Amino acid sequence: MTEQTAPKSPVTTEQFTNEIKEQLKYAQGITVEQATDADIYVAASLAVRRHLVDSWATTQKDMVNGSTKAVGYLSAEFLMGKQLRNALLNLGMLAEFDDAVKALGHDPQLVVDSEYEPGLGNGGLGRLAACFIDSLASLGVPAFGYGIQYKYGIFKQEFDAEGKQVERPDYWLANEEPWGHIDYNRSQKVNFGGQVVEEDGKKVWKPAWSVRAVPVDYMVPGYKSGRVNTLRLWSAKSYDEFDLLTFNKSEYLDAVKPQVEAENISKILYPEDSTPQGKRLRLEQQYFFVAASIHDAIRVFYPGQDKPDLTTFPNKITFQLNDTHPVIGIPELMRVLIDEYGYDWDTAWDITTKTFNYTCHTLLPEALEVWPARLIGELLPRHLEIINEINDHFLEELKGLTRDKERINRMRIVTEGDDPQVRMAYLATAGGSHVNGVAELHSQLLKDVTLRDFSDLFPKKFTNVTNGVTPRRFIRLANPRLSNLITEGLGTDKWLSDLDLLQGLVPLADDPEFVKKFAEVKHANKVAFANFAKDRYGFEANPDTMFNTMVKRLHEYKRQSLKILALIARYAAIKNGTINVDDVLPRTVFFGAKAAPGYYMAKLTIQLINNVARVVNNDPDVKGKLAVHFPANYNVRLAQHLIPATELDEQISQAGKEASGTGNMKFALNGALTVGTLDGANVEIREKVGADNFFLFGMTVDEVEDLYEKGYDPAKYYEADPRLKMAIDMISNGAFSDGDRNTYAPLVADWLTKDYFMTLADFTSYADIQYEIEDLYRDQDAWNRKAILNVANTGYFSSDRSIEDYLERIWHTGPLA
Ligand code: 475
Repeated sequence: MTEQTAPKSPVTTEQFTNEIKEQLKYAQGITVEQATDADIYVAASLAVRRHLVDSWATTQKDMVNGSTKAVGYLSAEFLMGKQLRNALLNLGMLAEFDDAVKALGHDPQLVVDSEYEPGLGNGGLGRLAACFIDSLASLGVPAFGYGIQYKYGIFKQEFDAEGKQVERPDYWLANEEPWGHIDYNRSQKVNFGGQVVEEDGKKVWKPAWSVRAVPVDYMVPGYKSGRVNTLRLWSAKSYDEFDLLTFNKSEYLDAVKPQVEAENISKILYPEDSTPQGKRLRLEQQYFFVAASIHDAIRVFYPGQDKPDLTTFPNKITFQLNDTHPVIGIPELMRVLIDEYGYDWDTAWDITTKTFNYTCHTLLPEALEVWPARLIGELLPRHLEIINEINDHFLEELKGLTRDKERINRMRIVTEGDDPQVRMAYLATAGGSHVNGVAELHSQLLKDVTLRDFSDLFPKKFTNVTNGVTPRRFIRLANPRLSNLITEGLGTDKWLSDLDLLQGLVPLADDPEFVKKFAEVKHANKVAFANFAKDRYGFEANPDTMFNTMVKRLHEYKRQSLKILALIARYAAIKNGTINVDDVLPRTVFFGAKAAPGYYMAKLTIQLINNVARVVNNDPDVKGKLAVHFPANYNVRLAQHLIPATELDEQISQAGKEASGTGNMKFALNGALTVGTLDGANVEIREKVGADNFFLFGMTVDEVEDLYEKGYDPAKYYEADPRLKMAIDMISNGAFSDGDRNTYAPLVADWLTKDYFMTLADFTSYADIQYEIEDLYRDQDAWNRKAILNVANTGYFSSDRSIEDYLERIWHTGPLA
């Protein structure tokens, strides 16, 4: 008997059918006969939402009235994915939904497909925030996600006839969006510009303009916790009335200008992953959502109080800064405490440092945000004063800790000189209680390299919390076949809220019956993906080949180029007979990646991949042996389809560059084997699954450092491995550009002369491990056994575990009573 602990539906199918009909009639004014799939989607979503409202209200009430400290997760990005099925799962209504929709004459899949995915994030950082708020709710911890409701999310990626990336606007709010609830009555005023004057010996900020921050609330239902938290995304609106004077002169466009400018603040998500660009508007966005959130928290926790005792603020809520994007919150809270509530500096600093903690998500120096003091002064003059004062106090504190003047100078929050810069990571480290990296190796490198001076002087501030992913979305919803098999194997479905239980599958890796079932599940997922791909993208993928996937943002450090070079080498070897066609293990390679619109090398790499795909897929010599597909617009939805169908996952960044990775966790949990370097969370995944069950290659962090030091000459590697030489020469000779030798010249030149991320140096070891991979794959039982051990041993990578680590190491709070 299998123990089912999943939540029990609050409604019967019949009741839910009626609820959908009611919504159609009263909210949408549509008859059942008129209703399209999209109408049913809206009606069902509104009906589902109603089932969450009571728990939402009690969660908020218990949070405000109780003594459990809440978590405020401040993040410029929340990459939520679709909402409907997640809500249905958490309410235990998946089956009732399917049956009700069928009873109304619709196909549940098509109804679910009508939901437009909100793309309010770039990649890993934004998706992590979404997993974390899911886990917070599922653990019953009171929490707010605070961010921005961008009108345009991450761009929609298309490819043109030449295989180049084209970006299209993602107007996700074009159709009715049933999940967000706009609450005009809880809006906040956010000020900008102007100057600071002294009045009665007090600093007073006289801002030049204001924007109205209107909250749009999304319910975040917990799985089986009975709790529903809030994701509060701020939308910018104008205060300025329609300018009648201008209007009368019929200068129609001028009349609405202030509105347009105010609303620009939340108009678009910056599509740069890792590099901060578009300085001014970005700083406006950051301050906009952080200021609104801080005021909102004071309103929520001290309702109706004119003179609240804010020394208790750190007991009410702890703010986690998701990277440096919300760090302007530190001087903002100082300003609020000192200027608005009259606290002295030391008390304000004590409250502030107890309230904030900072998570760093990168090791790339260019990704550490630095703001020109001049710009901060223009937009936020009072904050610049406070930042300078924080800097002065901090330097004084340092003088008490060390005599090393150079070190003190290196640690300045505000640099010296004509054009001083504010280092946001330093401000976050000085102004909060804890700093964490997102995987063991990353946290170690933060301490040893990036924030070394800080960790030497404040060792207790530094900790690690290894990332995780939510098993609800990434196993249960994405992979129902595997979920059922796991539940059958374990005899319970409790693993969905206690992922360590997957350990119980270890013995089943040696049970031929279970291995067979596992193989059937994987194959069925491959067939399902092939059908989806045919339908959605129009390509044919053969499920009887190995499915090998590399999906993530396109970045040089992630080294999609290593994968494409090895693939070209393989293609060349088959064509020129270096490998016998009959010995080639048939493989289908999938890529998914968006490049920042201004990132030239990344975009050229996309073009190359598309053209390699075009050439390889049309070459009869390799037909049935090698195929390459690059479905456009990789997003959460595509991830949910592709990950369960993948057998081999690529995590091949240069060691010391990927902070953690979270895709790596999703793949392992869905029974893919990883080929990877000792980087980010790969290190921990390999430890958990065992070295035998992970394909390791490439240089270590130390070897990389040594090689940089010795002087790296990529051309040497090009000369040394004929496979690599062949691959690069083919590109140079125009094999993937219709004979044109210039198209990829910048890529080739970079590889041969710079190759900062040492793709060439790792090529040989990467190409060699392919033989090992293919040998193992030929023994399907052995492969599947290892794949099962990957599933069984990666329960640690649940975001529930990450959140428990945050609770214990950083937040010091827990579930509501
Ligand atoms: C890391 N995004 C992954 C993941 O911790 C890690 C930066 C600036 C502006 C907009 N977006 C960003 C990131 O830096 C990012 O996504 N970082 C990623 O965070 C979660 O798993 O290794 O690269």
